[in-house]
Amino acid sequence: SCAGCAETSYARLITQLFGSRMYISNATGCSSIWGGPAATSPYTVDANGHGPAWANSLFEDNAEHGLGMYLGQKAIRERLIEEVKEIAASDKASAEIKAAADEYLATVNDGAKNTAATAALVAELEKCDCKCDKKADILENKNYLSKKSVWIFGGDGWAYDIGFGGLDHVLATGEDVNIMVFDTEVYSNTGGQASKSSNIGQVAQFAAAGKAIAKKRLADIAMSYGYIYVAQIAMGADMNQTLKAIKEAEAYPGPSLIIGYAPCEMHSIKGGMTNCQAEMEKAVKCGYWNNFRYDPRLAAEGKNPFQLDSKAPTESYQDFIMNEARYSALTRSFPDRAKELFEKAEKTAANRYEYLTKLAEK
Ligand SMILES: Cc1ncc(C[n+]2csc(CCOP(=O)(O)OP(=O)(O)O)c2C)c(N)n1
Repeated sequence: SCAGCAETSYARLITQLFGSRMYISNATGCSSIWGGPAATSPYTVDANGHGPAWANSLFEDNAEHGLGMYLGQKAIRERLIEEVKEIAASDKASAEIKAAADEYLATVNDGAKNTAATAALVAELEKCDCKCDKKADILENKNYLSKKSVWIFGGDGWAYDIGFGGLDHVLATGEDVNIMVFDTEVYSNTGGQASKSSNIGQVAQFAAAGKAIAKKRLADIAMSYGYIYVAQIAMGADMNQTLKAIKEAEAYPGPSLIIGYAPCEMHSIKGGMTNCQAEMEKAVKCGYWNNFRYDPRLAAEGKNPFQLDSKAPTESYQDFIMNEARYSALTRSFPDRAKELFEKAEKTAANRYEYLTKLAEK
């Protein structure tokens, strides 16, 4: 990737947490280029040889492609779970096998614990010299036995625009997949075209005079379903909130959407991408970006599912955008329009924060 790229920091963190049991479906975009150039791979394996299984899909169907990866393994795993249940209930199985099967079944939906329980069950079954069909099927398909962590990665061009229909459809299936959007606010990999994620006043290709209309609120759309875990994160602003959101999303037994703010080389940040993480912090402090989490499990407990994790803005919105040439350039090319659009952008951000504050109070 470009030096300082925020996309890679998010992907690295997610693989550090779940890499040994992870499937990744990756939309075409920067993340498929740094994620899978033909000759090398940045993804690796642990001491047991386990690492993310990765595949790249086209832009227009990545969410569907990831759902297919999830459903494929789910169909096999559900068959194996039934077989383990039969073994656990059988008179012929040894006490050791039954105990291992019980532990496997008790942790079957717990990604963190099921890996060890699966390894113990496989070890017991391998010791057994019976000719049982169920044992044979389980051992032949042992790679599908443990709980997997299925992720769908892509940029904002994919998630907000071209792949949105599929993303929305996959979220609405209620299946247990995790979607991670690297939000660079432009189509980074093809030279910075504006997407529906681009902001008011932002200069991008197809928006040479500054984008006139507001950034789409993708998180709001997902939250409207009520059964989708949704978070906005910005690693450099709040690492604890980032970690919390990623872990909660992964543990949520349904669809999850995380939108990660990802400063990009294309933003032309003053001082360069060495300031990437610090720029995320500034973005949150001025209210340009808001961190929050929406967890349907809280609603089930009678609590407000929405938690606003960003404090009210304390820094200047205008100073923040003037630190990035994707905005400041407009003051030279179209000074009057720049003034008008930047005021509109600030007002829109203030209104959005007020709205989020109300959601958090509910
Ligand atoms: C249907 C389709 N249209 C266009 C392209 C060309 N293309 C490849 S990557 C890309 C930009 C991706 O942008 P984004 O999703 O924002 O991800 P980023 O590169 O910013 O990480 C485009 C337009 C494509 N692969 N498929």
